[in-house]
Amino acid sequence: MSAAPTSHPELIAWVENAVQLCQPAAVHWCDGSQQEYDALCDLMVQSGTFTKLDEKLRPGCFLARSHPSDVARVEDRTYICSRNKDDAGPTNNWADPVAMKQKLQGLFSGCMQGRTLYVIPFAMGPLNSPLCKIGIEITDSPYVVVNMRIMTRMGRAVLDKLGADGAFIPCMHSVGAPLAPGQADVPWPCEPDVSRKHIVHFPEEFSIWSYGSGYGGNALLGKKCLALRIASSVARKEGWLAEHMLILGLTSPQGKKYYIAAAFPSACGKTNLAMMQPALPGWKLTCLGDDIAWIRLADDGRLYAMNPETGFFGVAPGTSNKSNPNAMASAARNSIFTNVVLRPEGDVWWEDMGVSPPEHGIDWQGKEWTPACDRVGAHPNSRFTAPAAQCPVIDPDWENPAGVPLSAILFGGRRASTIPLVNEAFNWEHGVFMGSAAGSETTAAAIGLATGVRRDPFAMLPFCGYHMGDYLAHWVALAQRADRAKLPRMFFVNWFRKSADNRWMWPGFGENIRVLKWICERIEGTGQSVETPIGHLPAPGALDVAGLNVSSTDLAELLAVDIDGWKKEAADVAENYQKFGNRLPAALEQELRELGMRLSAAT
Ligand code: SAT
Ligand code: MN
Repeated sequence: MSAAPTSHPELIAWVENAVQLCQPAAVHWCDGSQQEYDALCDLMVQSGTFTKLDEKLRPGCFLARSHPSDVARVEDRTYICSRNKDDAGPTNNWADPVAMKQKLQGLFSGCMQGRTLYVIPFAMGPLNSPLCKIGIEITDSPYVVVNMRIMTRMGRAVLDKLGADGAFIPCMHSVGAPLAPGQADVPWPCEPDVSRKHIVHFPEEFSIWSYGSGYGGNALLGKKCLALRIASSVARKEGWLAEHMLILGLTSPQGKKYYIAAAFPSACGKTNLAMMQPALPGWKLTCLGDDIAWIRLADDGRLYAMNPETGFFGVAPGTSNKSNPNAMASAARNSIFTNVVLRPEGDVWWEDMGVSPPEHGIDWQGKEWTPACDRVGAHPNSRFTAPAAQCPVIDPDWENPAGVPLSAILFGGRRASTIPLVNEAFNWEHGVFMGSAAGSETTAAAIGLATGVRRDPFAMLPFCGYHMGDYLAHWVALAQRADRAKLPRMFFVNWFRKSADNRWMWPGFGENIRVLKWICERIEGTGQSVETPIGHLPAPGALDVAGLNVSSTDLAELLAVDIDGWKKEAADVAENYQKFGNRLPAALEQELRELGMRLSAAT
């Protein structure tokens, strides 16, 4: 075992225990240096995990292909292990913590044979932020190490900050593929038997154990496991919020700056909105984060948001110079691509990248691929891992330890019908109701989800570390501690409306600035609205559509309240609420009741 570069007795003991349990061939404490990163990338090129991309076309970039069983989060293999089953709530898989620990001991026993155990010290949030949390991930995957170096603040400085007695969140990870002596490795080791994969959280002792997957949120444990599931439990206890939200800055032509956070489910365009290029002149958008926001109530009575990550783990298909030029620029160098097409010249390609496909390429499964093939080249959940600092519109305050003050919070999802383009909540409680009622057509970001609309309150359904009813109550209660006048305004947006003949009705992307502009005008008190049974919608003419190619009939439909559709919506929300039982806050029951009454009165 390499000497531990720390004097932290608890950390040393924890790592020694892990070594005994997992029986790795070697131990490597990560220092987070560029040399270490380069050496691990070289190692993975030699082992076949990585393909180095062309140095001129994609400098410092690599391609990885995962195992077909390991392409996205596995929600039905993800567990919350609280002592009391009720505390995990009806939307999480619960398992008894004692029984689960026993099971994990069995799974992890000898699981790193023939491999190196890496110790990754990482911080979520700037090290000098009041919200910063330190994790230590143990993994047998060098792919995880290099991705964690992009996605988190990783290495020596974290151990320094930890000192001899600082608190850390232990995160155990193994791909679950021990090597017998002499056994050849494979490019993407993992446990192919999905029933043996386990992504396990102990929200009462704040620890994480992940076995069998090397992909994304299953394996980069700082992200969904720590920064959302564990952090949401910590945040509830400590009085803050850990949310599945992007953070953006928007400067108006008058030079006034607004910070906005927005919650959308996975693969619903958070990365696109977070770094969008406004189509209206004079507006400037800057990006602070594309996936996670940690939000606290500051002494001045305002909510401040901070991005705990340092990179983007974005969906590749659909990302183009048209849809998201800033994401394309972020991933132009020093990035990792997983499960996309390899071009013969050593660059990458994916569906809807906005450039011609190669005549011949290698698809995400490592097979010969041509555009005439009847299968996609890139997996729908293929990803780029890119450093946030490379984003051309990264906000100067993205690493501000205090975070930035929020003026608005947006909720959304993919909804083909009923939900209008934009709708403002009447007040905080109504806004929390809107967030609780969020739903989306399912995407490829998780394996095995039924198609159709699924209710995904605050886009946190797969990421809340405790009872979702308690989570909603935590949001409601925040207003009691805050200055209501200073709380962010809340809006529901929907870029994904489809017409009867299956066309997108709203152009989306850079044109979404028109909706953000109205939101800023609402904040200023100048934006005109009509009060409807579901909230404040833009008054006729209030949305700036100058030069926009949307027919007036489409626009009217985008901004109409479909009373019958909303009655069904309310009934579906009511049904979803039932599972929260008596943990559903009374304020939300009341909001639902009042919505029902307003809808009835409208007919
Ligand atoms: O959880 S991942 O990080 O793999 C991506 C997502 O589902 O948002
Ligand atoms: Mn996400």
